[in-house]
Amino acid sequence: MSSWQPGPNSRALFEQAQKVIPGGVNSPVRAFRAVGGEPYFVARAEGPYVWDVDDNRYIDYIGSWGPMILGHAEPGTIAAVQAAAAGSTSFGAPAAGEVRLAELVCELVPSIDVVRLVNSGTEATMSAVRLARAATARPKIIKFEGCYHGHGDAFLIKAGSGAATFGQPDSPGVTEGVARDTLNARYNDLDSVRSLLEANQGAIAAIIVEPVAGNMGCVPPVEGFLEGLRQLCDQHGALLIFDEVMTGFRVARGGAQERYGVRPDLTTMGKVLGGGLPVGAYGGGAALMNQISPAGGVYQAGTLSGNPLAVAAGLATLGRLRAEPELYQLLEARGARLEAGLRAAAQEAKLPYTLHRVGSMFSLFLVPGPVRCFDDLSGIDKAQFTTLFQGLLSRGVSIAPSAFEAGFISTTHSEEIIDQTIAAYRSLLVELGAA
Ligand code: KE4
Repeated sequence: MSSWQPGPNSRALFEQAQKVIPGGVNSPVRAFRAVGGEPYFVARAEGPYVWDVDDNRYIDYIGSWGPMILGHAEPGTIAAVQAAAAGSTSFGAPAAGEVRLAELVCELVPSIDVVRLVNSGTEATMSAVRLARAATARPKIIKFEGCYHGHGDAFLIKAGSGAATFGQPDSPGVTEGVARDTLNARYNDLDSVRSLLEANQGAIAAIIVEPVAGNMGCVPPVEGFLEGLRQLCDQHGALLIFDEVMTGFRVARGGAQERYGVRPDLTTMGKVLGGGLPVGAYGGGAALMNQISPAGGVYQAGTLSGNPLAVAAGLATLGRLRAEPELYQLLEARGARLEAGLRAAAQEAKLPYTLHRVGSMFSLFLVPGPVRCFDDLSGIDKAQFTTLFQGLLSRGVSIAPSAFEAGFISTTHSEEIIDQTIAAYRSLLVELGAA
């Protein structure tokens, strides 16, 4: 099975990049280290396609890790950003677009009455946790192994195995003091949450959760999991934070909280909200959110928060999703088509597999399942995934360069493109199955 290699222009750029950028990339996963080899460098993208600097075209299922729900270079978004740029690229002062975008978020997301715009998902989750700690006057948070909430110190923690142990920093530079206040539970395991709450009575400010996990690959909540978290938070006086940076406006127009009918106290957002430009946000009820400066004492700020270009892209994207709710039916249909095709291909290849899909986000795991938490993925064969990843690139299909990421379908992924994708997977899976 031929392993894919980047073209000469990508290789030259990567060599240059590594001299001046750590690892040659501005975000680690892009370096292809989990799948060996070197990355392609992108020249441009349009609709469902990206082209690399050696003029190779790929069907793109990374979609900038979620934002490109309407496909790349969506005409309305491009026009809106171009028009905004003509009026300058930043003001550092309030502008009308920010109000419109905030009103749109409040209209679409069930639990949000007040929202603050920031520049990334990480800023959103950091700020939401600070607010939760201030509002409850409690120090600790519970997160879930395998969930990712950005690179804030409080999130780069594995609390070690077991329940109530104090964390050991996952990343150098994260101190024991920070690790002490972050506890890890098991996703889809309410007992693991209950035991942490009981072992830390009155000390847990918040539970932060990806309502559909996307950062261990796509792992949906089992029946009752989200409702159980809501009840446990209410019982213990902790706040429930839905990290919807990935699921927001993706798995439903109102995000996972609309899809599953569970209301968090705080919601963090990003990705789709900015239409590909740097936007994050966090929001919730007015009483809670108006504790944020300058309305309240909890400080949070940002030079480029509410940037006019990012706001213009967000308004264009959310504006279409609001005006055309049928786009979610289209995404559901395309996702179902891809799912059926991948299931048939894996069955034909006689490979063990678990396929998870929620709307237009999905993951194919080559393990028998069930996959309910990060531990259930310990059997993933990374060499096998690398073969699949590189084989798909050789066939013009670009998926995330890690087994622990989700794939994303856009409204521009036509039935024909979905069928081409299925054909690429099928030929590879049959080869893997025969290996
Ligand atoms: P950013 O700071 O990267 O904008 O958002 C952090 C974040 C927060 N919460 C969730 C649920 C997220 O998925 C993310 C970021 N997602 C990753 C992809 N798994 C971003 C890709 C990357 O790190 O380059």
